[in-house]
Amino acid sequence: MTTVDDVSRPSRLADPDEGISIEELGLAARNHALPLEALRYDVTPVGLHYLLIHYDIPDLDPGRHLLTVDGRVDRPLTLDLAALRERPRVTRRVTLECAGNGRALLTPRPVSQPWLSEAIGTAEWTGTPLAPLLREAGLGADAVDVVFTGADHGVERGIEQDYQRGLPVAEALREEVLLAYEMNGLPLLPQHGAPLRLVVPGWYGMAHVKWLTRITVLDREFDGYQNAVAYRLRTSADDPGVPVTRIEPRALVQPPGFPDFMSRTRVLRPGLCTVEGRAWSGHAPVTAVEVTTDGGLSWAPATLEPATGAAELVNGADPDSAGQRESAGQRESAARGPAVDERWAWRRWRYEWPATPGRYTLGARATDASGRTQPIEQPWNRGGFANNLVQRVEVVVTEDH
Ligand SMILES: Nc1nc2c(c(=O)[nH]1)N[C@H]1C(S)=C(S)[C@@H](COP(=O)(O)O)O[C@H]1N2
Ligand SMILES: [Mo]
Repeated sequence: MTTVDDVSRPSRLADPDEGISIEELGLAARNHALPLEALRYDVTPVGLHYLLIHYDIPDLDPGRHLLTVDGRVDRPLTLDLAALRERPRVTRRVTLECAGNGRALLTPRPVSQPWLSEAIGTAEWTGTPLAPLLREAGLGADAVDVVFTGADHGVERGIEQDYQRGLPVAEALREEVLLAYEMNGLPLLPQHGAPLRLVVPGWYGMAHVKWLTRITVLDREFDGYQNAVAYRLRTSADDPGVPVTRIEPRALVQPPGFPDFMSRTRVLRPGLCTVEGRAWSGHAPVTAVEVTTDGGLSWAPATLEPATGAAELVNGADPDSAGQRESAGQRESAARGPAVDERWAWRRWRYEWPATPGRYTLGARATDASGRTQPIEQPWNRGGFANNLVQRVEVVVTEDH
């Protein structure tokens, strides 16, 4: 008998000296990273934002797209895009990171999408908050998980499925969680989930379900593939592991100077160099960034820029209650257009480095208000998730000026 097992690969680790395979290259070509020079933009231009698509981009007609809310609710709902757009409208600037970011740097290497450390991007997502919609549907008191189903379909390790992720009900009810229909002020592009996706600020990418068609409330924990099998931190194949949830702190250096084509080693002239980059965490605000120029032997503090205008705007909400919440940041940003909530976005940092001739390995380390920071040596896990190992940027400072 012929089955989907015949086309599907088991999970596996690369052999000690095994290079990246053609299959991994195929995934890397479909799912591109952020070019690190794009760390210069506060908001990543849409085409430069990283991408991760497990199966195919589905063929959806925004004019006929429907979202169903069902399961353990008193009043199941069906809404089209027009109905969602009539609901309260919010814009949040959110840094998204794939849980597999850093995977290809692990030894042994889990064979999957071979990310280095650039599976990130920051966008302004506009949509309507999820929680009021769930409350309108009448969330059952016995609700445990909320399952989000995408329109994309495929097979993974022998299991045929729609892309689905369950989220604990307390997370689904956080006010920041959005049903987003715009990215950077324009309708979502096909690759980013058009016409509708979930945005769960602070969580790794897999939770932000694209091409959203259905929201189902369960009275038990969701045991679908992407929660029970795929996104777990395991030490071995038979370890049940723990779920991958929020983004671990990370800082990235925007590589200074200019690159060598193949090695990406940076070339720099001697003199004072402003080393800058971004830092973020899904657990708590970033409180410190340190920089190394010797591969992690010594560290110096970087200057962290304040988060810009941590304000919130709820269009269509009661103007008085919105007014009461107006902050200094919001009043300031009123001059430059609608306020945007930036609590979940990366922050810029900088460090003045007097570069003298020689070879250097640059990196940066973020620490957040929860005390979490980045390791120099990564505790390994079998899926290659949440690897926030400090980045290594090789730099040559030349003798000539
Ligand atoms: N329906 C659906 N949603 C999805 C995925 C997918 O394959 N299908 N990939 C997830 C993963 S693993 C990540 S990292 C993010 C990537 O979002 P982006 O491509 O918009 O950057 O989408 C998530 N949402
Ligand atoms: Mo991902």
